[in-house]
Amino acid sequence: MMELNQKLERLSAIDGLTGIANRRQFDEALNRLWRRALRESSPISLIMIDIDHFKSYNDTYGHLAGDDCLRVVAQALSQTVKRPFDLVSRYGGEEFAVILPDTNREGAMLMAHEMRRTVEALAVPRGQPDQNDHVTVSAGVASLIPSGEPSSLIAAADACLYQAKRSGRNRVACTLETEKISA
Ligand code: GH3
Ligand code: MG
Ligand code: MG
Repeated sequence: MMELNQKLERLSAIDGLTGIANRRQFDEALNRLWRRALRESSPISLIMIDIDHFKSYNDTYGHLAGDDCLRVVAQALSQTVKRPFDLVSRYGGEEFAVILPDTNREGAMLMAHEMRRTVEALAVPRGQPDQNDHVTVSAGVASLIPSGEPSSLIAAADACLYQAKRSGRNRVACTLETEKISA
């Protein structure tokens, strides 16, 4: 019974579609890591990532292909992080959230750029077959030394994601700047 409970608990921390951490695990980890960073006055970063024009991807290729795309992107994102406490999760729909404890803005920006590049390099076709148009993501990066609630970190990253979308998608934005690295 104990074993079954542990298994159920583990299963419910995993997103059924993509196999990465789900929203519940994200919420739990963010609260825990936020409190730790608060105690230690250390920085914590959050990257919010959203697939660009995903509605039209679904409309063109169908929902099953859309699901495959989500799996491929999720795997690519989770393979980008290297540290044991970094957490890549499916925040909801076609949005992903990456928690980077003990990571400052520069480090988080590097990770976000690498993730953006990695997804573009997957070269998942989008649009007509004769077009060289691939699935891309936009990302918003926030880094804080905690005070107050973890929702402030989510709000800041979300605002930056919105900024990245507004300035043309397939790019990374943080509170101080919006940049695109095409290399
Ligand atoms: P933007 O570049 O502004 O993010 O545009 P978008 O089309 O990606 O954004 P929008 O929020 O309009 O559409 C999100 C789409 O993601 C619509 C929804 O059908 C799709 N989606 C969300 N969850 C899933 C899922 O689990 N599977 C599939 N196939 N599609 C999903
Ligand atoms: Mg979205
Ligand atoms: Mg989207």
